[in-house]
Amino acid sequence: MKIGIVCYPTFGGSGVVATELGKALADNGHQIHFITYSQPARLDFFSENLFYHEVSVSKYPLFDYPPYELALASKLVDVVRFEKLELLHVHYAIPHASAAFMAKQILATYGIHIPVVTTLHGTDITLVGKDLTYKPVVTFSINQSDGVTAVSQNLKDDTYKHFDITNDIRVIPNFIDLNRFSLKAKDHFKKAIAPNNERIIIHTSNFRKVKRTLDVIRIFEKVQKAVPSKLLMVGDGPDRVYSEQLCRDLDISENVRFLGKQDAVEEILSVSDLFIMPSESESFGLAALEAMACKVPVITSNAGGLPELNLDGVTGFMDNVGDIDSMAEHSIYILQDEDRLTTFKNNALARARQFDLSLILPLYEDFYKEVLDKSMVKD
Ligand code: GMT
Repeated sequence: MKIGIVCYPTFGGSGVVATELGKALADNGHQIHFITYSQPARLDFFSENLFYHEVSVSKYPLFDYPPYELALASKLVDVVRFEKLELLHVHYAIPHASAAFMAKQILATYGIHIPVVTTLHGTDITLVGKDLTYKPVVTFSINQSDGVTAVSQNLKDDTYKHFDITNDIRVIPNFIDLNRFSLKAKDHFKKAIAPNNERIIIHTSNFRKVKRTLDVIRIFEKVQKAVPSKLLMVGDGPDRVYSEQLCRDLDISENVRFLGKQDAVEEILSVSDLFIMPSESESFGLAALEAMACKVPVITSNAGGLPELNLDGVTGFMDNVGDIDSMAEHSIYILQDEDRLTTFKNNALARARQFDLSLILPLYEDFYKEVLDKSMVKD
């Protein structure tokens, strides 16, 4: 198949899923065209089946708000026509699904009928999408898509609950490439971080409010009193500065390292003993899955789709959002006993294997075929 993929090219979960999916589809012989405003972060190599088309937005002085959506729609028209694409797969509803709808209408005037698949990732529904500023457009573009997927049952339910949706939504969960995300021998790194064999606790995110990074710091403050440990904070974003300040206020800065954005996050996960994700909302929790693939048990909130990933008492624990005491107690319970920690680590990996790329990729391929068959009947 010749497929166009539209996504945010950053480190965010939706961009990561879109890029990894495109790479895997290309490996499987499909021709994949990424169409976005800069080279996706994880698309950093050459493959004969991978193409990248940059959307550039002209900065005319009249534009206080340069119209990216129009530039994207025009680019989609151009790439679909000249590369003869068969299907467009857009990740994140805003503004990708509505730009694809516009491109589809324009292409119809050339006699080209291209189906559009929209994948909902989370904040496009749970935060931004619900905002009245965007809601009518999000509802319309989901209903106009030829196929819609959501990354968890919870996100699907939330979409039906908050929007007037007339389309079916297929659940296709996030996936993990276990060839990349697996335990790596990084003992020298472990020694540097934890010279006295302290436990290593890790959090990775974009440090937005929804991630509750201050909870991570507060949980760690309690844990390190009971179990000698170090905390690695990976990523960057608006709440980083407050998180650093809280470490100073609690006088634990010596045990906490802020590593910023990292490419090889699997290497850092490989030296870690416990991952903490206390998010306010999380449609799936890809970062937790990445940790589990590297044999790291997870302490998460029970928000959103997290119960579809984290098995309470098996791969880690789940607590109510904001229940710092319980998250700390559960962390200590896992970290205190070597044999218990090993069992949780093995369980985490076993669970991650159920989301292996080789199991999820065919779900997307089959869905594309269904959508193509249906739209041929329509035409
Ligand atoms: O978590 C973020 O803020 C990034 C966001 C995104 O859209 O890039 O991630 C969302 O999509 C991921 C991939 O499908 C999911 O695993 C994350 O759970 C989801 N984040 C939220 O729902 C907050």
